[in-house]
Amino acid sequence: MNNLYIPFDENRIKQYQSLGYWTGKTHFDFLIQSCHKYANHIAIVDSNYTISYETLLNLSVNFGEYLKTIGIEKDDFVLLQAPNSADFVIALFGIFYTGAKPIFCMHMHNSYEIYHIAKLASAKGYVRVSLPDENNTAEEIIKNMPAALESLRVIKNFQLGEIYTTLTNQNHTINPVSNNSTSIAFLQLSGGTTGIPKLIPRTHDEYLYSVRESAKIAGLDKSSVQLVAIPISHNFAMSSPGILGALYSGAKIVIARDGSPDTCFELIQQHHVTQVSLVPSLVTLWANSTKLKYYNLSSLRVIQVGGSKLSPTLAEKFTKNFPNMKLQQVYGMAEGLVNYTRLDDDTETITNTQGRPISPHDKIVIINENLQPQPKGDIGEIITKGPYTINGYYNAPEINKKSFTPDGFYRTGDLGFIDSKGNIVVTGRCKEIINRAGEKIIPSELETLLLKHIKIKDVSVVGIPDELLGERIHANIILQQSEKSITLQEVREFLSSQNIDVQKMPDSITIVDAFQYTLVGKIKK
Ligand code: OOB
Repeated sequence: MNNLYIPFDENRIKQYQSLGYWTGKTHFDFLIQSCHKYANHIAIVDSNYTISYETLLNLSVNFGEYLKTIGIEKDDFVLLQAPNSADFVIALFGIFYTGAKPIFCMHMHNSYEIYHIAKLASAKGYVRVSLPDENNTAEEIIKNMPAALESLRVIKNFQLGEIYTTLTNQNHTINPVSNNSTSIAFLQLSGGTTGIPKLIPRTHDEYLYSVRESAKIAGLDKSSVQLVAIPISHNFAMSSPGILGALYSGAKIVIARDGSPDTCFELIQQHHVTQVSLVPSLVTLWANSTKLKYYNLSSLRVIQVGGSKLSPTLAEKFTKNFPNMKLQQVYGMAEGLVNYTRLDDDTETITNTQGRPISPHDKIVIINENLQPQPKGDIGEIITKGPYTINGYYNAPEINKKSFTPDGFYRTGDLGFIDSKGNIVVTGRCKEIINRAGEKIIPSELETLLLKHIKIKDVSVVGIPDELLGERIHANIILQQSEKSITLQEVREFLSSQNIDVQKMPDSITIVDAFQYTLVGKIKK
């Protein structure tokens, strides 16, 4: 394509095609296929409306046609930002229809994040869906950006439900802009070791391969009812097996606005949900909820847990308390590789491991600090290369040098080992990132912002173990000599004045006199 993107090499493309992994279909082809096959089945239920597969296809076409009229063209990057809703799915496929490439922003992203992401990708479009009680619109977010962006020309804000109500009576013929299936389909976001999120270029062929296989591994079929309880644009909710896996299988997707027991238990009972994906902090919240006894959740068959490490104690407690539900651990990353415990694995494997990869062609190696492979069973950094793992971040040559080995393996930054049955056990990590309830926070990003505070001389942001969240965000602060104190509230207000995502706000702070340093002069965290 160009030097912003590192494609798969020709030999691997041919190999994955001849194995039947890559099928030459785009995401819109995929939607057409499913919607024709399951036309009258219910595709999506959210708090506003219920739509069939046929209606989903029509609405996506109508939205795509509308986007073309406002100037969205093939290969444009379009920021997509929507809460958990059917609107997200319609907007997603509407963008695919035009041949443009969505960038999956989190709904909570604010001017700071949107600016940096849009700049890095030279995004042309910005589609945002707002909640009724929200006053942040796309226009408002653009206005509060640190600087103007010339590339960003098509900006459109919708109220929740508006896409559906305006487009529902239109009748366009289905005529999607064709795209090469080996080209970038969209950009996912990643946390990382430095600065703002990195952009993950996923192609049609490789992503859809992971979707189809994930749907099979998770046991989805047309009788399944899947609850979306985590942020919908997250890779886990999207493809592991996520909404795309559900659409591939002809399943019904029930979208929860949030993951709270109150919201989700009601939906599970009402719609006879069979399948849900959760982060460990939600498992804890659900398992300890006093509401549990008031609902009939017996329809649930499979609970997938991933995004951060599920403790074996919690896993064991879960399998004992819910003997009729299958627990499936999911260790994945937006960069590609996803591992699952299989539904028919023994309890020992399901409670103690993070499973094994989707594909027989996923290569996983455990290395030491010198990039040397470790003997089986030894702990080291997990690196990987395979038919649905990226070869480099988008527009990030310097970061790619560190994040990939010279022979093209992605360095996950996670520590772990492979057990005698070939299952991965994640034991920790060597990348600098905070995993707060599955959301990845980059300490250096917060540190850079906090250093701008007049009272702060130096700051070190760390993750502190937390029973519910896994980790919480803590800032150790050295004050300027003239200053005596700073409160958590001051810190949070300062960050909010810079328009950052509220989920990145420190949970606690400590004022310290000095930091300890490592031999190479880095702050000891
Ligand atoms: C998922 O994707 P990301 O990109 O938000 O985060 C990936 C990182 C991994 O490198 C690892 O550090 C952590 O999240 N992680 C886990 C885990 N699942 C993810 N750490 C321990 N145990 C697990 N089960 O989080 C993601 C993407 C697709 C499917 C599932 C999760």
